Amino acid sequence: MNLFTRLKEGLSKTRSQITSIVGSDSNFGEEFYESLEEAMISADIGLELSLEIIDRLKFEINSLKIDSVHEAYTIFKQMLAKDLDVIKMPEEFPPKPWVTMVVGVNGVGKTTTIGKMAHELRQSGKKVMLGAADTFRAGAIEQLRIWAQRTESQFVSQHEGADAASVAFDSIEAAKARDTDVLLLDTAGRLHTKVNLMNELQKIVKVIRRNTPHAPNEILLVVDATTGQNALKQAKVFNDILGITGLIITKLDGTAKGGVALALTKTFGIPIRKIGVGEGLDDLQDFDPMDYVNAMFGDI
Ligand SMILES: Nc1nc2c(ncn2[C@@H]2O[C@H](COP(=O)(O)OP(=O)(O)OP(=O)(O)O)[C@@H](O)[C@H]2O)c(=O)[nH]1
Ligand SMILES: [Mg+2]
Repeated sequence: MNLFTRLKEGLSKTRSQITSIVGSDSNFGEEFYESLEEAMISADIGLELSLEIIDRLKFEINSLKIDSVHEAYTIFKQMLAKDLDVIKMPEEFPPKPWVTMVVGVNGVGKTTTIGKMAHELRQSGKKVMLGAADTFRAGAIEQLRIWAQRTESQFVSQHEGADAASVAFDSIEAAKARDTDVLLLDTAGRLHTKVNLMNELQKIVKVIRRNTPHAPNEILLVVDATTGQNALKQAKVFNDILGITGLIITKLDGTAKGGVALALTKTFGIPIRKIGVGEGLDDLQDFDPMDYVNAMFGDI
């Protein structure tokens, strides 16, 4: 089964409209742009960015003197893919341990994503450790412990209610002692609007940095694709406070949208590291801009 099925199905109506326009070159004109705009808005790209893309597209098409709708559609898709394509720093390099901290609002899929990432890293032969710095939610430590067992990763935790920064500190020390390649740190979900909780994240980073200046190497923000444009507000606050280095978009299997990915990369210039397309171990994929655009807008 194609993992993008839902995304593709959801946009099938707008896509068939576009396809019918593209099928007859005589319809090329305002109607074409209006269909694209409608399609982008229903894909959750957002009004402002959609209008800006249409402007750029018109400019491009006029200056290239394109008169085939088919070609124009290809240029449109390439334009979206380019907006999604933020240059990535390499994901891994010495010194050990590589420390990835995972943050985001409640329930977006942080812990599950850590489990999937651990699985992927284990499959490539890495020594992985999971650090349970979500000491807040009941059951969070146990949930991560199960992922550690499933993926044969090392595991560090303290008791529920312990200081999250102290767990982060312990985890790094343990990772060093056990020659771990990658330490994945889980954190508690928190509303970006709660200042004291956001400050706690800053404290975790500070404690990590004081211990190991090169860490955390990555601070990944997990965003649920089904939340739509609110994801932009989340990203702004987390990025202002922590300096996010990568994005993970989850639950793309459960939405007809997905355009928020574009709004995020365009607005913040932060690369999308992975996408989540289900609840299982293997449901994490690398992000490919053109594949993603094709899932939203189809091959025609
Ligand atoms: N369909 C689908 N479900 C997902 C995906 N990623 C996570 N989930 C589900 O989303 C729910 C929440 O996942 P968690 O990993 O616990 O989310 P979290 O961000 O760690 O939550 P908190 O720690 O409570 O903030 C679980 O039921 C997961 O199985 C995904 O890509 N697709
Ligand atoms: Mg969690």
